[in-house]
Amino acid sequence: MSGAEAKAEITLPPLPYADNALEPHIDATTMKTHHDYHHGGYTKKFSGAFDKLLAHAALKSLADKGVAAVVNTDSLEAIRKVDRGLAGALQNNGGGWINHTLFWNNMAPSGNGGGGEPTGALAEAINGKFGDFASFKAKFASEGMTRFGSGWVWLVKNQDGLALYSTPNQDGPHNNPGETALLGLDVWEHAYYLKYKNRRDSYIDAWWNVVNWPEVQKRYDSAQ
Ligand code: MN3
Repeated sequence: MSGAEAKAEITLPPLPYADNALEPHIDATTMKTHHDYHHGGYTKKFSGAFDKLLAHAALKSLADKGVAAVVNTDSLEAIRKVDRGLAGALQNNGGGWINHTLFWNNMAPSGNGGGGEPTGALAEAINGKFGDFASFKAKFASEGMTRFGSGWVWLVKNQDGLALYSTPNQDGPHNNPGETALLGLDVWEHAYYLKYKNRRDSYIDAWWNVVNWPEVQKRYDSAQ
């Protein structure tokens, strides 16, 4: 892939459902603002930062590896040695672009793809790692509640199996080559404040009703 081809991937993907499709758990105004303006902003700024990367003779070959490879920890460290500001812009906006692209697809309307419990091999892996589904949910929610400030909670697959952790700001599994993000939860205030105000716990409780387990299962299967 050329750097220019990689850059062409940086567009704002449309929401895979209507703004109000996740009501009452996530309200239409939050969805529209979050997608159009927050994700839209990350897309525009990531695209601009990627142009700057392509203009750096010493760094542009990194872009040939693809969009995700630019924001892994090793690439960001190499970029930081040459241009600290650019590394920060790629880390924050590239991460924001990748994380939100995953997030919309991790959700579906409640009762129409969203909610319920995982099945099959993914359910077995979750039960094997966390004991049972309720314990997994409790640990996931606890990661979300203890993430100070802005960030994300992740269920990932790596060489050791499943792992669960939170990251600050727009960091995420894309920083770690060899890890596949299965499920991500945005715990930035912009994801819930209009409806839930300071009640992050209520937002997380409600969010389980719109988790798209078939999509998570698909990601788990393709990471085998
Ligand atoms: Mn967000």
